[in-house]
Amino acid sequence: MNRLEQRLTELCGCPVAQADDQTLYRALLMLVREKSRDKCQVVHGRKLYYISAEFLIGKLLSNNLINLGIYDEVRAVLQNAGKDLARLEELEAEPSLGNGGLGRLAACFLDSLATLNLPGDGVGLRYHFGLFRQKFVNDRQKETPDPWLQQESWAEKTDILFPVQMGGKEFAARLYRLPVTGYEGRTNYLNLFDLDSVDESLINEGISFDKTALAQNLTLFLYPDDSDEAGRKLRVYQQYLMVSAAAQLILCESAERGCCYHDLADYAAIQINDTHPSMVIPELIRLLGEKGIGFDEAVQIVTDTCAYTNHTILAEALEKWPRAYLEEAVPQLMPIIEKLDALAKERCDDPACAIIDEQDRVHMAHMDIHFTHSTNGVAALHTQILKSSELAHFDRLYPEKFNNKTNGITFRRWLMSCNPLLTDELCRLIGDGFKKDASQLKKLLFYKEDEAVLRRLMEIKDQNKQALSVWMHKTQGVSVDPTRLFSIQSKRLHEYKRQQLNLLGLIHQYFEIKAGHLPPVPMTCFFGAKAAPAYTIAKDIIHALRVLSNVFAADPEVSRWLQIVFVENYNVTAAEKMIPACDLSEQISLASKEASGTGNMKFMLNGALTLGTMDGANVEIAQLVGDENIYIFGQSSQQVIRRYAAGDYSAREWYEGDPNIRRAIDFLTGEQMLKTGDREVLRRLQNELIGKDWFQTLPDFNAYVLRRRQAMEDYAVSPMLWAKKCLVNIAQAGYFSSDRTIADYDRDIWHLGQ
Ligand code: 26V
Repeated sequence: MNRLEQRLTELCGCPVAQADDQTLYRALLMLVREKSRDKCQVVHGRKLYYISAEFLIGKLLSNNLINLGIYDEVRAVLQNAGKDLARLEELEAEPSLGNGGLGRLAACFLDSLATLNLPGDGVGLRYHFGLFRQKFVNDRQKETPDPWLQQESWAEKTDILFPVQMGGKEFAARLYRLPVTGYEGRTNYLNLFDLDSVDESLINEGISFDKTALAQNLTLFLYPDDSDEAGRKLRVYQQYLMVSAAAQLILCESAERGCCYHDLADYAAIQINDTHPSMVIPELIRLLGEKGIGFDEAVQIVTDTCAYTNHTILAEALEKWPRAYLEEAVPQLMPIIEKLDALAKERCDDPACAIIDEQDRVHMAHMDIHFTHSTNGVAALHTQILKSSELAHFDRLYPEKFNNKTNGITFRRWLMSCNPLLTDELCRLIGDGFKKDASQLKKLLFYKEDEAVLRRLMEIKDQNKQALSVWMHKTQGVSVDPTRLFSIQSKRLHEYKRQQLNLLGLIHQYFEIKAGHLPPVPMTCFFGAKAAPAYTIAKDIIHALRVLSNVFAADPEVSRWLQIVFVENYNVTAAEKMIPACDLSEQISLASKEASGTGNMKFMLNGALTLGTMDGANVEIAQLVGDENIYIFGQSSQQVIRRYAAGDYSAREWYEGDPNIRRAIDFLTGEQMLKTGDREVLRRLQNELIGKDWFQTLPDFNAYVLRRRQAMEDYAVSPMLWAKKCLVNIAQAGYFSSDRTIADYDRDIWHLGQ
């Protein structure tokens, strides 16, 4: 018996072979905890606090085992005892503590911080229910709660409590700590706050609950991004609970390490992840005031300590809280916010830079830009658009504050853990240095012309497609043929991401098949997407795709060539199965609207080719791989921005002027669709596309159809050429490692450990 087996036996209280799965899972969790604890380090110098309302961490067991370097050993011990690690992994509930890219980015960053041995913790909320679980009833989305807090949870309860005053009452925020161990690196923590009084029995039907009982509901749910009026108020309370507790934690820990508050910026760097944690600025000023530091100095300290990341240019997504909300929830902050507003108005008389506007709304992003030392965008194009249009007046005021940090993904989860076959092959070809130094992936280019290697890459893809097919059948009861081309569009459902363009393209292909123009290769198009519960059009698009899927399936002439699979409840676990199996990655947002995208990077790393617009990080992918290794189409961001400025876009003109567009849109409410579709829903979507189409789907329609057709032909006609393109994509993906992103943040903004 080796030491690992010995320890597992002790933790189980019986030989591994006799332990049931639940006991084993618990033992593994405790083993990971012990080993993680051994990797904690004393913090010297500046420590990062990454404050975020979302950390979409996904399941942790295998990730932790990989990072601790004991995955293979544990699997072998279990196997010898007749146990299966994969089955234990399934026992773990996924913590879906995020909506999408923003939350997943935060989770990747924690992994990279710990891997790079940098002192940096996450701070957020311990929601009892993460993002809702998605079900389809009559092909329409239904939301149900998604519990993740099991008896055995990774987050450990502490006896650390911080008092938080809100709405005239005092609450006690309790700290829970979840260890984050890097790959061959140190252990940092994800600090999550919660209230003991939260009561899960408050939930009624679906995900609705009494929104007035603060003490009972405050951390009950992660808020889907566009909640209703009552939800918005609750969101303010959630945010304040998070930042007040965070600020107290930061001051406490810094003081313990010798900080006298005047020198806070030497002990702490605070990253404000989007505007959700922005109230940390006035809260810290308030707390520093309580420690006897004057307003002006406190403003300087906070500015030196904090930095802000912007994740979207969509105006409707930038938080602006009515003054009345804040007065009700956090009256103690209002005098400070007013003073900050006065200071901002002193610095700049342009009303576009005000914190409190004429309608008495508080612009959180404006407060961030004025009172932090760094504002960054998340991809080169996004930062450039921020500087040149959305935030141009701020850029003129503070040119030194603006900088770009192109997003990244952790290769431990998005390659090593989700695609072991490819990982092993890469190790065989270029050694394992790429695991800690992603730029080494470029060594793969040496094999660009090596047919045996190219063939092996395609074999791996085929095996991953088979695995996805098995998983789809097992978990969703859907049969897919793994020999087809797999196209995947998986991301939140939003009009700007344009799942509706994919929908119209598929209807067009349907007509082509019906007219005898067969596609070059049979294709299965996967979708994975949740729509915000109150986002009507987004839900209509889901319905239309599900119904179109029924139409195809019922028609043998079409289903031989084309299949649509809308995966239920897309989450990190599903992504880990889907991404390694993808041939064609659909990144088709309206140019200028997708700040970065990170799914695009995950697909590329796993050897899929991108079919995309020149948007977000697609632009950087295109530069890295070259035109011949990516399928770009559609309007440029400049054309789009110009069209918006001119205000002369008329969807109806496109609809009336192009017979293919008209045919596809008309089909939405045709006889075929109405067999299983809801007339009212489909009509509403149709009207939206003809009468509005705010995200300019129609001007990109023909280019999209042609480009996809080109990709299908390349795939069908010259597999070796296709494989070569895949190889180049994998080789060039190193730039998108979140290790690189974190190193950039550290070099330019945080200067950790110094
Ligand atoms: C939020 C909302 C809420 C109201 C309705 C419209 C709307 C549209 C977008 C959003 C997203 C807010 C911020 C966000 O999640 N941004 C995403 O951040 C990712 C990580 O940086 C990035 O890759 C995605 O491109 C970006 O959309």
